[in-house]
Amino acid sequence: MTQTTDHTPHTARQADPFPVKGMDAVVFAVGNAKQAAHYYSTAFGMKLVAYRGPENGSRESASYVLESGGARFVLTTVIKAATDRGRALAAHVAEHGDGVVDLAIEVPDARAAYAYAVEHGATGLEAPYELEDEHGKVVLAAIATYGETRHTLVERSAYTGPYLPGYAAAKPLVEPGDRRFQAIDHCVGNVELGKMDEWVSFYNNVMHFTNMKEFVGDDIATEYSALMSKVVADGTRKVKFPLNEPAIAKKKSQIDEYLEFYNGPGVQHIALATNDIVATVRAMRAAGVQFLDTPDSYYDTLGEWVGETRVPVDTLRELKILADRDEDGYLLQIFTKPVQDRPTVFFEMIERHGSMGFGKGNFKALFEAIEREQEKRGNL
Ligand code: TYF
Ligand code: FE
Repeated sequence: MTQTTDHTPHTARQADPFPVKGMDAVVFAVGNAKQAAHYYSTAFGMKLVAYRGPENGSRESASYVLESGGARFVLTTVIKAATDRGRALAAHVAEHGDGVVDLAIEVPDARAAYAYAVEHGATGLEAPYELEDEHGKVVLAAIATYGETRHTLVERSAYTGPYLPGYAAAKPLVEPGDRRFQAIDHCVGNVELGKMDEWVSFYNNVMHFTNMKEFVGDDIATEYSALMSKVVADGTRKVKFPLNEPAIAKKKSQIDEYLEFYNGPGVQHIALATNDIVATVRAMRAAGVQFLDTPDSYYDTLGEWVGETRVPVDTLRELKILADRDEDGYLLQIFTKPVQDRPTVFFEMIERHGSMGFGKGNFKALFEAIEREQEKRGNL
């Protein structure tokens, strides 16, 4: 495995031609947004902050906006497919199941970002437009990415409302507990065999994102992972997009399983940054969230190579949290099982202490755990 790119922010060297402020939101299209809002409130501890639906001017769809720290989810469902937009939303759910329709990115200037992206090869879906209400003004534009996923570019510096014009502030569904998440850490896309490098180039060209040094290359792919992976990120490393493609290996790739059940490329997992993974995982387990299992043998040798971490190995073992260390520090991470009946979208919780990686030291243990689940589903 060769390491070709560094992760020095390029903003340190020159002005970024595609500046971003961070992830704005992950927008999910779901079959039942009311129940999904309940799940993300009770199981993920997120807080409902805004709503748009038939009660406030949207007859054909309902959207719930939930937040935890800087992480924002929008859960959208169709109520009546009377327009093109409603029909598209209904078709998305029918074809893909619950899934991510939009990885929205906050930018300082949506018009400039859209112009740069389209000039550099992006397919424009919505030319820049303004929305306004009593809380101010936003500028939005949208470009296409892999599968039926889009990136909305959101300029909201002149807006003080709870989400976007058209949304009303909403009260939390449950008594809010401690804040569990700090931010969206990274959003991973699964693309078809042979397409990963094309999508890496897309982000290199269209958003001027650069490659991070961590990736799964040919050697690991054929040995055990059955996938190839590269990571692109903006100059500040706030927005990080790993991209996976299936690899031909001894077993059926987990990426092929996803592509089969999602009916094409799409978002595979969303990683949420937490600064207390122990409390977060305890609360989520107590609420019924299912995580991938890790064998005890992993913890028997963990201490020898990972060294001191904030959390004792016994606690990591109890909760099945993984740990990894590189030259910059360490990280703790854990993966949920898929959160809908299709073996598609899942989540990762990650607590970083210096490490900018994605848990390369855990890839073997992780992929073996995923394969055990694939086998139970009869998809290995
Ligand atoms: O985002 C990542 O790269 C890590 C590891 O199918 C990973 O979370 C990579 C591929 C995959 C599951 C996890
Ligand atoms: Fe990840």
